[in-house]
Amino acid sequence: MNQEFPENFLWGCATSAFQVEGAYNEDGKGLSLADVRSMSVDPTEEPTKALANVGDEIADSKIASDHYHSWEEDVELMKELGLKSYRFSIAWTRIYPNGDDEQINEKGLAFYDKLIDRLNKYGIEPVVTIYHFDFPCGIQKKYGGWRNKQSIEDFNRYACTLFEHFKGRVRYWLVNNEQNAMIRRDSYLGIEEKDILKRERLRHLCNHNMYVACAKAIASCHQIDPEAKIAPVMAYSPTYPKDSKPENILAAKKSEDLYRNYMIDVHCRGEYPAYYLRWLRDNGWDFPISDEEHEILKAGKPDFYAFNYYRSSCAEYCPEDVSPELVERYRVDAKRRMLPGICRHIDNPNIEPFPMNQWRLDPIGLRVAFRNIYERCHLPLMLCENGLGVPDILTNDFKIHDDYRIDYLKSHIIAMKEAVKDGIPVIGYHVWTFMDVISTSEGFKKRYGLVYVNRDEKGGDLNRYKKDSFNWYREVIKENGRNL
Ligand code: BGP
Repeated sequence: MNQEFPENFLWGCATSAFQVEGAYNEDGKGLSLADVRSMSVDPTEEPTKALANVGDEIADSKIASDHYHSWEEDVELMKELGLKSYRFSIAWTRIYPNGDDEQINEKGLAFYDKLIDRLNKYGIEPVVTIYHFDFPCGIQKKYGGWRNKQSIEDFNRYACTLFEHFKGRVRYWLVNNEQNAMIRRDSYLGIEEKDILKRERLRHLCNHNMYVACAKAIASCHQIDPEAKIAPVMAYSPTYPKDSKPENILAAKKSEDLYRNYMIDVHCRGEYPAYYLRWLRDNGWDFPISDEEHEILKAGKPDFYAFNYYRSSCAEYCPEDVSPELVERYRVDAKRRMLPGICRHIDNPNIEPFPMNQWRLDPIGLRVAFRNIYERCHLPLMLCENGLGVPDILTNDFKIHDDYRIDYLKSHIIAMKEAVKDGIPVIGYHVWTFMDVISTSEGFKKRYGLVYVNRDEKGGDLNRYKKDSFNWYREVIKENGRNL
C-alpha cells in the first residue's frame, strides 16, 4: 500500500463567499441571512461569542476582505502558493438575488465565471460550496425559509443552475457547509420563535428539509454532470468521554451519535437511525416524512465525504434535573452544550488550553476523525477546513511571523498522513483560510489566513501580505507532504 499522499492529492485552501467577498450589494446581489447576521447580531443569541460584544466595531460582510474586487491579485497569490485546489462558496444571492427570481442575475454568474476560468487555467481545482450559511433573505421573508418545503425546490433550482452552467469546469461540488453547525444557530435559519418547544420543532424540521434538499441536489448533479463529484460538508470533532466511567462513555457515544453519526447515516444510507427518531419523539420534535422524501433521501448519495476539523471535544453524563436556564444558555456553544439525561460538553481535562485562543488543540483527534468517519461511510474523504484562529501581528517591515500557525498545521497534516498510512483514501486537505476573512464569531479580531489582509474591525487599506505560514505551506505542497 502506498504510504504517501497520492500524486493528485488536492492541497488546498478554503474561504466562503460572505466572509471574503465584500461587495454585499453590488452587481445585483441580494442580502442573505449571513449578511444580516454579520451586520447586526442579536447579543442574546450567542452570549459566549465575542462578536456580540463589539458593538459598532464588527467587521461585517459589506467589505469583508474585498475579494470581489481583488480576486485577480488573490488568484495570483494562490498560483504562487502552488495550490492544487481552492475551496470557495458561491453566494446564492448573487445568482438569484431573492433566492427564487425568474431571471438569473448574469452579473453574479459572470464573477464566478472569471474566477473559475482563471483557477482552471492555473491548474487549481475549484472545489465549490453551493451554500455556506448564506440563505437568501428574500425567500426567508416570503415563506419562512427552510421550514417551508418550497425551500427544497428553490435550492435545487439554484443548484441545477450551477451544475448546468459550470458543467465540465467544476469537478468537485460541496452541497452545503456544516449543516450540523448551521442548525444550532437561529440566525442562520431565520428562527425567531421564543417558545422553546416551537423553536426546537422548527429547528428539526429545517434540518430535515435541508437533508432532503441536499439529497435532491446530489441526484440532480449526478444527472446533469455525471463526471462531477459531490458531497456535503460536516463539522466534525470526535467526542471523548471525560473518563472511563460507563455512564460517561455512553454520554460521549450519544453525543457523537446525535450530533454527527446520524448525519453520516442520513447522507450515505438515506435514512435516520432509530435512536435519532426516538430522541425526536421523546422530545416532541418529530416531523412527518413522506414516502417521496424517503425516496429522495435514498436516491441522493454522495460520491465522497467532506468534513471540517479544528479540535476535539469532551463529554460526561448530564443529570436529568440540570437547570433549564443552563441548557438554554449554552445551547449554541459546542464546548458547553448539554442534553439533560444524555450528555454535557466540558473542557477536556487532559489537554491544556492553547494560550493564544484557549482552544484545546488535538492533532490526534484529526486521525480519530478520519477513522471514525471512514468506518461509517466507506467513501473517499476530503478535509475542507483546518486552521488556527488567533490575532496576528504585522511587523513594521510587513512580515507576519506566525510560527504558532505553522505548528498547528504541521501537526495536523502529520496526523492526516498517519490516516493515509492507515489506508484511508484521503483526497484533499484545505487550510482555513487562504487569506484573512471575517470570522463568524469575532470579525477580524482573529485571523486564520496564510495571507494577511490589512484591515481591522474598522477598516484598513486591505493590502495583502504573505505570512510565514504561506512560505511553509508552499514547501509542503511542492514536496507533496514528503518533508513532514
Ligand atoms: C467553520 C465555518 C467557517 C469558519 C470557521 C471558523 O465552522 O465553516 O465559515 O468561520 O468555522 O470559525 P470562526 O469564524 O467562528 O472562528
